[in-house]
Amino acid sequence: MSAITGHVLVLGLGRSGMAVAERLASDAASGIDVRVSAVDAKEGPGLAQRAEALHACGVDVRLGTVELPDDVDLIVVSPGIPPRSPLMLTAVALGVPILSEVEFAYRLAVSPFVAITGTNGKTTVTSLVAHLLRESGVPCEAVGNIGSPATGLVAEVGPATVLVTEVSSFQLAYTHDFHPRVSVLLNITPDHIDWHGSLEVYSSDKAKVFANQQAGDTAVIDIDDEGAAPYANLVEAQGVRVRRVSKTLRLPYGATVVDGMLCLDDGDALVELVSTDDLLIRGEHNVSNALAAAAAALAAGASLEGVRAGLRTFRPVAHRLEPVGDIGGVEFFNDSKATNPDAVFKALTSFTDRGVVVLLGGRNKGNDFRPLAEKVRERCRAVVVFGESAADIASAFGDEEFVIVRTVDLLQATRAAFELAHPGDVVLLSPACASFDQFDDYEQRGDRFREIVASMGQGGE
Ligand code: UMA
Repeated sequence: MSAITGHVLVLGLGRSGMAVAERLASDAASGIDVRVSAVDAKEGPGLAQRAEALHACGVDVRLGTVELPDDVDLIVVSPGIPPRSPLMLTAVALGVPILSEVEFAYRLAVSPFVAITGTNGKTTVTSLVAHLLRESGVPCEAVGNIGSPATGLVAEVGPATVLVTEVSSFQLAYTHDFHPRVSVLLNITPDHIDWHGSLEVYSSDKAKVFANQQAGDTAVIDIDDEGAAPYANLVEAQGVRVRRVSKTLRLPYGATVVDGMLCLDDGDALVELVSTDDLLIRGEHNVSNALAAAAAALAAGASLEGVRAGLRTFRPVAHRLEPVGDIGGVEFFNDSKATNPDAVFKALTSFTDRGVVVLLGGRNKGNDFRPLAEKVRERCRAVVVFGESAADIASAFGDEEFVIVRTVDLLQATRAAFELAHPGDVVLLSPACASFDQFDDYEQRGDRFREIVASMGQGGE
């Protein structure tokens, strides 16, 4: 760990930017030779309040501009700022190193990192790894894309605390030295193409999680996933110990399922963990997630007893297939975090024996909805579309007969879905799109869905 010095420019004043600016301001106050500026392209009361708080700590803040100070030594960029945005193009032109907040936190940390990435399942696996470590008595914190920047914590925790870090492709794109002792790659399917420019760049940005791993480190890779599998051999060639996760293949040092039992191959023998029926998280994809989490937790110091106990007690996290109510025998599930088609495919595997009315809509992130339409037609009773991409999604269903109801917002969509559902069915909010057309984030969208269902249950909305 070494202090960061010189003139640092923070881009974006969301959670990441605020954590970085506050940390640097506090370093400056304690005598470290660092000067901080921050720029956010937007304006508004929330930002003005944050700017005022930072200004009081000596940070030079500029809002509503893409003009940057030109004497900076280092830039820390927020993950939500795309490489081709005006702000980023101006920043690149300054010709100084650009770091993501995760890289920044890594440089300041004394704690070991476990880094979890993948298109879908990251948050569940991050929470589960932390749960398994805690059940084993290993001190840890779940940080990163899950919602709390690692930067906010690195000063408070010591080398014994494991930082279980959810890392997004946006955060990985601007890493350089980031070196997790244990990495996890769950899957790579099309997502965030608007940010990265292509699936190839998205995939190689994700693979940066392995870039600095070496002998003595572990990489957990789900080889059932076509996008993730090719990295297993590549990473092994770096000298990293690779734990291959597969629900069907038993491989040396792999994690698999045998006769309904989650198992790890320890090189000689199979070590049984728990039965798939013991898991409280639903769906086939969550069996893969549990295997990956168990392998990662053990590599990070968990005990077999802790892993077994934790796998039995871990509950679904909010906004991921979260049960939010039952009205007249129709069960409602909030899967608001499903912001791409692949996440919806996975959600649908959880309800193969029940009628499903699925709610799709929001802001498209550059995806083709036709494969999704095909799957939904096979698996669901009906679809209700809402928000900015309602027309796009509806047209992906083509002319074949299927029940598609077009609505404007989530309230209308939830009401329409309830009318279409039969007792015993599931109404599933698994929108395949970002929330930003009508909400601040997927959490606000999921919270609103929960609220609508609760109120409908009491005869309101
Ligand atoms: N901004 C600009 N110019 C732009 C775009 C944004 O100035 O062109 C400014 C905005 O005005 C805003 C700030 O940048 O004030 C927002 O930055 P941000 O979007 O990076 O938001 P943070 O609050 O820092 O949240 C980020 C992650 N957000 C994104 O990746 C979009 C959060 O993940 C993460 O929890 C948080 O850091 C802490 O690590 C959210 C997410 O949606 C949940 N992640 C994506 C996903 O999971 O699919 C990757």
